[in-house]
Amino acid sequence: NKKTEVLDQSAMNRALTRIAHEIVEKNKGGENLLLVGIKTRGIPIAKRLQEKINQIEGINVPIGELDITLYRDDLEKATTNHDPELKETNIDVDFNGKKVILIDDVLFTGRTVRAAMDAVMDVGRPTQIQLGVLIDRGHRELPIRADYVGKNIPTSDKEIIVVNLHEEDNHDEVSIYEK
Ligand code: 3GP
Ligand code: 5GP
Ligand code: MG
Repeated sequence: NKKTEVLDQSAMNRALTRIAHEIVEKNKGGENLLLVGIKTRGIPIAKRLQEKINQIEGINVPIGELDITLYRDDLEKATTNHDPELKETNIDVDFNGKKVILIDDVLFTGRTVRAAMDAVMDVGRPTQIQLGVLIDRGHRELPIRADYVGKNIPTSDKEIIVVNLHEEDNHDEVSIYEK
């Protein structure tokens, strides 16, 4: 059960600051942007980016939330077979005419992001969808890539990434664990 730290608090903060700059650069400011955090840890990450974009550009980019849940009991068998699905209830934002930036903690097979894109397209007509993730751990099963990546961490299938955020876990840290 070996653990290797890959991001500490300052490294995570720098990565998110860089992504905030990349977002305003790629989008020439922040007009019509909408940050959409995916379920638990995508949401605090989206909020941190919102704050940083506000500091950089002086604008307040709105935030939406998506709850994409896996109907899976066993995280170890997380790849293939079962696709994540949108939990009913909570699409409460207007995507029409917006440049939507989906935000998640870890990008793995891409199935969660696919479900998130489906959910967004079902209820609105965004002009564009972009993707930002704190960690890309590889192993894609769909042709999906992120526009903004905090850190690429090529993993083996014996490894999992643990993301701790102070909003959820009382401290900021990303580590690799060997199962
Ligand atoms: P999150 O809700 O903050 O994204 O999937 C439920 C939680 O379990 C996720 O938290 C995620 O961080 C964590 N997790 C750890 N390893 C895995 C994995 O291999 N697959 C999935 N889907 N989640 C994992
Ligand atoms: P995907 O759908 O791309 O296979 O997985 C992405 C989702 O599953 C993300 O929301 C992420 O939280 C979670 N996930 C997948 N693998 C890992 C991992 O190794 N660590 C963590 N923390 N989350 C993971
Ligand atoms: Mg997640």
